[in-house]
Amino acid sequence: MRKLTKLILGGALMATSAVTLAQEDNFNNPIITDKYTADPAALVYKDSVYIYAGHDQAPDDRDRYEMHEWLVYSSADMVNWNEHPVPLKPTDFEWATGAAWAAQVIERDGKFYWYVTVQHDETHHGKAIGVAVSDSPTGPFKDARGSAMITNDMTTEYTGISWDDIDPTVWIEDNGDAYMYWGNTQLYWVKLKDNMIEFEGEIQTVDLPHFTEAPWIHKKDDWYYLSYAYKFPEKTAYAMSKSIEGPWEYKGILNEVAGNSNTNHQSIIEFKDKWYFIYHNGSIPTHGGSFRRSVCIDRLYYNDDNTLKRVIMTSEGIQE
Ligand code: FUB
Repeated sequence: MRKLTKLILGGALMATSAVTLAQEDNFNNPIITDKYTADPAALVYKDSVYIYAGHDQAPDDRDRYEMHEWLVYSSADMVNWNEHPVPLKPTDFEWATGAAWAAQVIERDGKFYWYVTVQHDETHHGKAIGVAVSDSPTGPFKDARGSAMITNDMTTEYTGISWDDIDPTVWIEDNGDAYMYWGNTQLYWVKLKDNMIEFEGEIQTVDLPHFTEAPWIHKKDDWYYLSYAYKFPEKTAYAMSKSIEGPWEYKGILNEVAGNSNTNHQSIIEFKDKWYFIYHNGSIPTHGGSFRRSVCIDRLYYNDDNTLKRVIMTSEGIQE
């Protein structure tokens, strides 16, 4: 199937010319081929899926992250993706100096909260977590607080690194209680207030085997799943629990190292009764790689005992 990604600008729908570049007829992975996209965080809202991704903008000869904006794509079928205008940049946070690292958007009571990783200015040296808010899943988003929610100095008792406060993932319980997990080398969680932009209580830690970063929470029936990047180069591993507060039981590897990328940042969603594993690799020829990544999607399946089957990464991706 030849798919077409569309760019929605000011309400007009335009086909982007280079989007199908190097796309084999039946290859739907990566899902975006005209830009490098990373750290996909998926949101199911009404009849669509939204993917929020960091824009990898490192020049071909540079092997370090260069990410100046986040991007948003939507789809009603997981095959055809529409690109929307850039909804948020680190410069939208006055206290941040850059780095559009991993993020997640979640909806509550008709408002969309976007938890982001950015570099804080020198008043709180290190990576930090902020939150932006919008009335629409595609924005515009604005800083919801005017300050970071988590700064590096809140967690220095656990690690000596300045980049441990990254990769937020947020979960809302059926009773309205909200939680945020995040971390690098050390996994943290905290309960959020109902306003979704402040936390309450102490920052808690969880120890999981070879935790690197990229936590993601999902739930099926009465089981919670906490998937995360494992070792480096990263595989994806996961743990299960009967409670969002743990204890978490490690269950093993969920996905292998993703092709040509030392990170493998996943999100997991159910959409129209199917489960999807959304991640990135470095597979776009000829300059794709660990700093020029591309979002891919494959199916996720469960065993009869509720554990997860190993993901099979494919070039074909989602066909229908
Ligand atoms: O994209 C920058 C960083 O790389 C993310 O925050 C991590 O999860 C890793 O994918």
